Amino acid sequence: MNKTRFPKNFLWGGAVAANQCEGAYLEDGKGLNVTDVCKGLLKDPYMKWNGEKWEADLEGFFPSHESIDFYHRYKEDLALMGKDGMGFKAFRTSISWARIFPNGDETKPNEAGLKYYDDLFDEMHNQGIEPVVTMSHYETPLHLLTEYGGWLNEKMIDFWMNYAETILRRYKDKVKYWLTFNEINNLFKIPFAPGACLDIHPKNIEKVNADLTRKELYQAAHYVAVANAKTVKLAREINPDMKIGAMLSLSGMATYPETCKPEDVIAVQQFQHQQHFFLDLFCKGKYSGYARREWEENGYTPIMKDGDLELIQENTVDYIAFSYYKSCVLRAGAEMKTDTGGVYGLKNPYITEYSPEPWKWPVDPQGLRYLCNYLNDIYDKPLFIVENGIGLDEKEDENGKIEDDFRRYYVSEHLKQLSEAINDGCNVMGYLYWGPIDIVSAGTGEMKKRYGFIYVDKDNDGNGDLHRSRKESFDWYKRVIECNGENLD
Ligand code: BGP
Repeated sequence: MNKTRFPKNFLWGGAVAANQCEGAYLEDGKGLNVTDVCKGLLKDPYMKWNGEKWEADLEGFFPSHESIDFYHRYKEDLALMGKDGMGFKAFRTSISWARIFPNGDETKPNEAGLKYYDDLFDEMHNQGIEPVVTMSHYETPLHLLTEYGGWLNEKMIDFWMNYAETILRRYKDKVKYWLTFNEINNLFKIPFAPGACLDIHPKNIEKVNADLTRKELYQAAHYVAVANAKTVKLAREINPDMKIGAMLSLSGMATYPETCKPEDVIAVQQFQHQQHFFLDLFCKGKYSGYARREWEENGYTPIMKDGDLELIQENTVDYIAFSYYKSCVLRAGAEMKTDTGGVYGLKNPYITEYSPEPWKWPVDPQGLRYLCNYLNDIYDKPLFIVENGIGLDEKEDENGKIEDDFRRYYVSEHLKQLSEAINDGCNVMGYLYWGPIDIVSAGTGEMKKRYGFIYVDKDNDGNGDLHRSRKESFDWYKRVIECNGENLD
């Protein structure tokens, strides 16, 4: 292998999301976001039908409601990550939409929410950290779903733009790197959280998402695409130095055919179209032929306003941000299941390493090199890895230590392949490790699945004193950043 090489000014760091780390779920005027009624996105949200509409059903313990209390402890946590700690150059978090607009349809923002993020971004800069901000990481105000149906309703574009304009103007001198919607391609698979759509007149009141059709999801996707384009346009007007990225879950794009049988290869290509759909819209500014074919053959064509397509065409994003955790394998006709790490397909006999039980995610660092090259060839935009990491079940030993060799191994192998991709000619802006501090898992809603270089003393039932400690990987990642990735051992 060639020497590992990363560009000067490479954005080393980590990424989290407000709903998974902040806690303080109703503090300082915050309203409910969709993730506040979830104990993991892969399970049904806690909602009940009251005879007229859906409402939150919040009895019992929700790990995310307090989480690791980043809301109050961010100074201590940023000190561990910034110049006083691991030396992060960038840190990705999200703004919790319902802190700014508690219901989402107000005209005036909640000043306490805005002030919190002012302080947070100031503290990042004090620590030499560049903020990378997701506008919505599964954080649509719940009221916008129960009252309007979320992105099934065109009114969402105005609610979103009111929010986007408020935060873009407020933080225009503090935040350069923005992402609009986290993993927006999951809209078709788990619409409640990323797409934030809800049938407000359900035929089946047992299940929140049960009645959404593909036609409805395409309509929602169109409104999202219009909102994305308007956001890009507005951001450039407010501050031309700001960079706006698309953010997708792209593990599913590293999907390999099980055999060289042409049917398997075509099946993979068609599966990949599902990942390309939003990339084509956000990066090329157009609906591709495969989507139009599906619309025409099934009557799914969304309603569009005059000028929508031009708006989308003229306002494409500056870079592609994505999560990559694992690759998968597909055969024609095989079932594919979505999870937060990407998709589950068939077992890959050439992959011999898996993360430990119970999650058992296959480890495929070369998938990252493949993916970067693939995206570079097609879209020719800067790439930003904003999620890659490994969740392990860990506890401090009697000396308060945690040896997480597997995490070091996982990250260093991915970084070696990322360096290969850079040597191949890919323009990679940075690498943000997912979950540099233990937080609540998005998929399973538990604390037990720990990604951090920093341990947080809190368990699935809420026990623990929330103290932070450094796992063995902490110093290793610090050294990696110090030498700009030249030595990964
Ligand atoms: C991504 C999400 C994150 C995150 C990560 C890991 O899909 O954007 O929010 O948590 O997956 O998934 P999990 O927490 O389920 O292990």
